Amino acid sequence: MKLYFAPGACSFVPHVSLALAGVPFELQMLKLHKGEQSSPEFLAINPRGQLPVLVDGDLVLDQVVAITVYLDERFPEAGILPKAQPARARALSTLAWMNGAMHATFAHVFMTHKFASDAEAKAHVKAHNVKVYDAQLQTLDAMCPVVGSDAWLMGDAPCALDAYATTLLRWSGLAGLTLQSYPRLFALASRLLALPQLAQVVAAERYQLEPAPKPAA
Ligand SMILES: N[C@@H](CCC(=O)N[C@@H](CS)C(=O)NCC(=O)O)C(=O)O
Repeated sequence: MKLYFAPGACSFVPHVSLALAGVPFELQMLKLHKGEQSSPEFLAINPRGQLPVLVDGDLVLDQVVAITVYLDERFPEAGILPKAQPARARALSTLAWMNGAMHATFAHVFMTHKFASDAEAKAHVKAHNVKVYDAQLQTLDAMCPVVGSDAWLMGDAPCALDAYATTLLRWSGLAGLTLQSYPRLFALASRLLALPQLAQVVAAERYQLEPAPKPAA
């Protein structure tokens, strides 16, 4: 099994899911800032030119939602998604919202060239969507357990949703928002990144919520 990923990207969600499953897998890193997702080599793997991509034998699968459901069914003991209804339906609803709404809003902040061509229009798209993203982060924050709780988004164990929530929180910094403005989400993400079973994931992605402050000169 092989995962195409980029540090800090949404590929963190399947990366965490694979670690929760505790199975061996290979990582292939792409440098998005160098446009490697548009290289002929990668387009031959995923003509949609995006991460993540999971390769499992003959299956080459993109889209966070599809990969998450696939890994959950492939590794049913891993707790990647809840099994019992209605918790499973609720988890899929939140996963779809994270991917289809929040992730899409962030794309309008971070990849304005995909949504407008002239500089003024791009600036407007970005400024508007930063506000939308802030409101969505507040909604997500309210869904998280209170600060000090040891619960997770879907109950007493971490799952793929906690990984997506962490990714979406980290991106708020890239949108110029303050991570601590979402205290429940910040606490949940901090606990997730400290889990021993995710140590290799965090190391491979050099994952940190905020860049370390530069030492004083
Ligand atoms: N709907 C897609 C979105 C994937 C996506 O936005 N991937 C980003 C990284 S987080 C990417 O590859 N961006 C590079 C690009 O779009 O050129 C999914 O769920 O996988």
